[in-house]
Amino acid sequence: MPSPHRLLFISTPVGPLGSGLGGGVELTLLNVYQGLRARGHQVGVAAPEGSNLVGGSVVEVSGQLQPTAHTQGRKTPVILPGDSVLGNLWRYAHKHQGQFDLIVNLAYDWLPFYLTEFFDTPVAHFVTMGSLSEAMDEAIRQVAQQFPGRLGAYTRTQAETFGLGDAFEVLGSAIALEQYEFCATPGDALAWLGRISPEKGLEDALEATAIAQVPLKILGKLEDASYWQRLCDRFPHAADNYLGFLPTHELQQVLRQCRALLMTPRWVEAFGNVAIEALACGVPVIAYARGGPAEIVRPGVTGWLVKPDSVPGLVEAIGRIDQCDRHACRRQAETDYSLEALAIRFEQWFEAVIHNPARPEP
Ligand code: HBI
Repeated sequence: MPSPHRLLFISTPVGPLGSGLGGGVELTLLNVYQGLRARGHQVGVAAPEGSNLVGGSVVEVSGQLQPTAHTQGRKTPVILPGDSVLGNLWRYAHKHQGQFDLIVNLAYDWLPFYLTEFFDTPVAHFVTMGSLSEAMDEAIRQVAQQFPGRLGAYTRTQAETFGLGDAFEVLGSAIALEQYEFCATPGDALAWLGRISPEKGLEDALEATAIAQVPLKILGKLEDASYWQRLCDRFPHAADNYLGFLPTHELQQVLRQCRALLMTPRWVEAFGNVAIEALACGVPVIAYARGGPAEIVRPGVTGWLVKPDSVPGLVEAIGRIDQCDRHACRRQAETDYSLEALAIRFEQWFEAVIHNPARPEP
């Protein structure tokens, strides 16, 4: 166990912690916070006002929220609203940096990357999405060149979208395993979990399960109503099988009874937390071989990887799902995706940064 460190996490500026606006990064921050504190580290968190942190205290910073980056194009210029919470968060970090051994950025925004060289306390960046814009790619590339070792990502695939070789530490993700109960004897249905939005490809899961004649349970936030309407027009039973956006406890009660989870992403998922939620219940994952799920699924053991966008490939995998081992699924979650395993990966990364701050050449 390395010596305890004093760590300051600066959260995403797109929304208060706990609002859900930050998506996966909120869960990541909460998990890493709990895991590192359990290992004896001091962890401070600064986030937009209205944030709350389960089991901890957060410094709330005021200011205008940042527009989300994942709906912008590659040429989008850097945006900073007036009185920006992003600017205020990093003013706070700069002012208090002397109280910490390391500052950890969780914002997918230009400013923190640009400011890295102006801080005395080392700043490490956990990058939460793949390459989205030229401005962000440039800022990330600058840090990779000036401060090797300061970049973290969920998966190798996500990191490779920046074309920076092995500049990233690959940290994966985690879930609170005790919230997921193993099930050895599922029913007939398959599950599909996720935001109901075009980039998640729900139509392929509906088509494949119709061909395979197996029921499909649909869970997740109904984010794009017109897209959902088009799906319901094309698949009349879709609405009957939609169970809504459930809290973890109820979600896993449905998920654990399923024979498999179908993941049909149209984009490079940085990770795919729903995959490890399924594994934790003993549910094998059938996923397009793209993005995070391609690094999580062990073909033939904890699921199957399918040629991206191939509905026949999904149907073929559904026919072979019983070759997978539900106990192996739970074991993989326990070995790789527990809060402790994640905290140890982050701790090793931080040790390397703190003991090698790598100042730029004068
Ligand atoms: N957009 N500008 C901006 N900044 C973020 O930190 C950000 C975002 N969009 C989505 C997002 N973070 C998180 O949901 C990621 O985990 C995907």
